[in-house]
Amino acid sequence: MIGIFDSGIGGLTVVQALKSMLPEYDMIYFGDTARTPYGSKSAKSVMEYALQDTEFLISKGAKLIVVACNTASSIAMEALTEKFDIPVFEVITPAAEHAVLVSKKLRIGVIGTRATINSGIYEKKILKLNPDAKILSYPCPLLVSLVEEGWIKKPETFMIVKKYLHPLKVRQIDTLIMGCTHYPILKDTIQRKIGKQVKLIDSSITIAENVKNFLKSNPDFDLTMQKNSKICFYVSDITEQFKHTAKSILKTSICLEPVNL
Ligand code: DGN
Repeated sequence: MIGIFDSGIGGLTVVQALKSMLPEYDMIYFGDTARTPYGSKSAKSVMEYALQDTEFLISKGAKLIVVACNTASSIAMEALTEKFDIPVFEVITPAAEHAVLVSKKLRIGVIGTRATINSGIYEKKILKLNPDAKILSYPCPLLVSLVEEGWIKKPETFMIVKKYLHPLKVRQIDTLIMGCTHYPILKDTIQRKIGKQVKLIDSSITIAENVKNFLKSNPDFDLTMQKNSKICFYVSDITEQFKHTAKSILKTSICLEPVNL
């Protein structure tokens, strides 16, 4: 079983990408809705939450963990790989690698939560891959709440996205990393506001490709394929809003199980 976690709803974009690339595997998702957003919490709290989230997924049978949250990936990876003896995948490296691969001018923009942007992790990864890259990163703290609220097509959301992207647009980036798993839900708006000449990197797709490649090159890895695979969803606080937004992301109704960590 593949275990996936995020602070809330954003990781469902990763579930969606994994489901379409690896439909034959069972999955278990945990959204820490009671403690969302992680993006404005201290590094110590995010690390603690990520360890608890992973422990929960493993206790339910997960054999491989996907940290479907840029914030947790940027802060907690070392602690997770140190503590757990199973493969743990993070969203940042695959997105950084893909950006460097497709960017022609190496002018790469990164947007994410405050915690992700303040960690400087994308800069570090990108510059390690290509020291000539010019990276412009900006936090977009309101976007997570807008997505969680389901304000996907509201004029206020269009305005806020435009304002956030303005500094990147004037600096003529040619590639933009959506460094938060909530942002692919606003992909159309982001693409429209940044301009269609800019390539968008969706960290939910690049992480799913990474997991797929791992399973392909490790055929003996202990993960059973299923004819009728299933996905179980757990959250630390059940809300109608979560159900509603989840349905619009996954295009199907889901059954949520509450869990108290
Ligand atoms: N989806 C999370 C991320 O990718 O960083 C952010 C959610 C949050 O807690 N702000």
